[in-house]
Amino acid sequence: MPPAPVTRERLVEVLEEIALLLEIQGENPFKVRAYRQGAEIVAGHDGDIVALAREQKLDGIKGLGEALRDKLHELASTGRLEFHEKLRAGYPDGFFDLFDLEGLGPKKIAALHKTLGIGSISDLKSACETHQVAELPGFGEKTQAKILLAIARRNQHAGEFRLDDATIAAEEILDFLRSHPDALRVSVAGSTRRAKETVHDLDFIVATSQPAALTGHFASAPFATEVIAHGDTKCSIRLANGLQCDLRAVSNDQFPFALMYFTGSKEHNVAIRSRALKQGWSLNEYGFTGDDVPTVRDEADLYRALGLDFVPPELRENRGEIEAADAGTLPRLLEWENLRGTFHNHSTASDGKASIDEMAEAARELGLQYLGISDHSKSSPQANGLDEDRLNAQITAIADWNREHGSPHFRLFAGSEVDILKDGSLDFDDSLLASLDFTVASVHNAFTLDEDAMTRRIIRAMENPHVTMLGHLTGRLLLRRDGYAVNHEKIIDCAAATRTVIELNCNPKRFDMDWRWWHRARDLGVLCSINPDAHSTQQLQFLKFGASIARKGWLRRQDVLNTRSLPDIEAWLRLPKDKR
Ligand code: DGT
Ligand code: CA
Ligand code: CA
Ligand code: ZN
Repeated sequence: MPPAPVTRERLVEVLEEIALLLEIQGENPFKVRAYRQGAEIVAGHDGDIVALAREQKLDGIKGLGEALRDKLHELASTGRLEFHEKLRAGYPDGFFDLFDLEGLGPKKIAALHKTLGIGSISDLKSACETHQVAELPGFGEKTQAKILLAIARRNQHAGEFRLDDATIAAEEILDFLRSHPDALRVSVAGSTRRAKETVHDLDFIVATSQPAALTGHFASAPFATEVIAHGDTKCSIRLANGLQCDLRAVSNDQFPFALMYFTGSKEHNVAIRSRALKQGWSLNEYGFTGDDVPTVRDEADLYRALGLDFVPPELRENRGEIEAADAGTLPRLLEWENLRGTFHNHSTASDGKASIDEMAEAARELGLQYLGISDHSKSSPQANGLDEDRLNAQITAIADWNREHGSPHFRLFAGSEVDILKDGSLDFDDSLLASLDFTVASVHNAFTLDEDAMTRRIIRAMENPHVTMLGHLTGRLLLRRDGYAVNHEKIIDCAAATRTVIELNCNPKRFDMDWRWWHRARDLGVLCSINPDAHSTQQLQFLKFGASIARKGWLRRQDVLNTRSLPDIEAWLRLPKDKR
């Protein structure tokens, strides 16, 4: 069998696996880091990196050393990499799933593999259940219990994917479908189009007069590792990462109906269908039936026929959007292009991968007018948090940077992601906080406080006049770790009263505060800051996801702090908090 064509994802996956394998074998951390960085560079490269690797033209790319370039060339040109295969020998396929478990690092995985021969999550589960893990040196009862919990959580979320993974996959598939000459209109539908934070499968709709040609095209796509079902108008495939993709091929007339139906949500559909019935039409995924059915060319026509304004897909959850569309009061939602800058980003001073210089350059390239740097504070040593001296030095460095490189069109803001300590006090005293342009206050430890104590802790932090915004409200990690217990109503009320901004952390692992709470916050006049929490230059791109989630939370341009221009933000930051 010829090797499968090598994709960018495959290059990234192999480099990441090498990094993990070297790490568990106790290799030099610099070498490990080189592979991990290589994976990021390959993932984020603008050009056709697979072709460049195949043709051995990787020379000019910063951060890829000779050893890595050679390995990428071997992999891209032959479909295999001997170095990787040798490293992998002895580890079963399911081995890498172990790295997905919350709280289990390479050292522990290496020990489990070496002593108990653990090669998969199910091996690990049995070993925990028979108490073998607790008895290993360095493990113990508590660790064993934590591992079992992590496994349970993973199983509970089996078959779910994060929005970023879904979106990236969907974009490639859309390109592929559009490339077919018989494809008239192509769209993603389902939960991905609605910007749900996690999705179960991807849904695509194509308008065509040759449906079977399109389903055939889809079934033979290079990314289809399995064909689950293949008919003349429907086809389902599976991607290498396990994500199922459903395609429906319909006529051009049916397209708006199918698109709306398969975009959902089911609850939105049910409400729409009953509205159609009241007008004497029955509605399904192919069209209206009944007397005097209207002509429908696109989704906007469809809503109009039902007496409704067009409902943006992100709002289609039957949470009041149909009533608002009926009354003509749907909000004009934020657009990603409205964002002018962003706060809450990290640099190499704490646990970021890029220097302040590099972050600034990347922000400027994205077209932003300002970038906030907020590295971790001293109570987060695991993230190399800054103490007072290092923070003071950083404030000076940022002022120097602004003097040298800043302009009326771009500047850096000096901030801190300051830890909220267990009692709600902050990691730095007020005089230091006052010398910053802004402060993001976040919880990074003592997650197990009860809801009351956690809520009081956060409220105390928000009451500080130097806390500009609250970072990742619940600390959740989607599909991995639930958020800590906290009373959202009380936090939102306190944000309104203290004029504290709440962050929409748009790292796709977090999307925190959750979209379901933003409508309420907005109505109370709470401002949102869409923050990527970027730990590398590429992660600034998370802002796009942030805009989608903000839309899903009914937010308008005026509800989002970082839609304001640089001069407006400078003026706003100068105001005392109670005047904002
Ligand atoms: P998920 O679970 O992340 O895949 O979420 P969706 O919303 O993409 O759900 P999916 O793929 O099962 O179905 C796509 C859309 O098709 C769904 O949002 C609404 C529509 N749909 C599916 N089943 C039903 C149904 O039984 N009744 C109605 N009214 N609509 C349905
Ligand atoms: Ca779906
Ligand atoms: Ca589906
Ligand atoms: Zn944080």
